Amino acid sequence: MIDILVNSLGVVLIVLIIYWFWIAKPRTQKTSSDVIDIIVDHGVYEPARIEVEAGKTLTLRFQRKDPSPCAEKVVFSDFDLSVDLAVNKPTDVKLTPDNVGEYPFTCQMQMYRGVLVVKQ
Ligand SMILES: [Cu+2]
Repeated sequence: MIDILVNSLGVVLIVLIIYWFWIAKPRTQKTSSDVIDIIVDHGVYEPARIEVEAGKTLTLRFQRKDPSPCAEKVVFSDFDLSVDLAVNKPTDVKLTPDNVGEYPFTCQMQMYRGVLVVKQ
């Protein structure tokens, strides 16, 4: 009985992994330039380097797949912003970076690392 349960859980996981890595990707590329999807999984933000235009409001749509507590927050220290990310549910972070520069964003332990590159 337990075997069946474990096996079916494994199958579900495999299907999910295949979905996120091969099927879900084209959908991400279709979003408008103001909304940027960021996958949070396996210790990395994907994409981890995001180039944006200064003075433009953008939405960073975090898609957290990693259920570990490590991934539960995203912190934009330069913007005094800390946001809780729900697992398998998109979380939107709206920002209007006015000044050109590089602004790192991390999880609360700084293991996940990304950078927002603001250009003129
Ligand atoms: Cu962490």
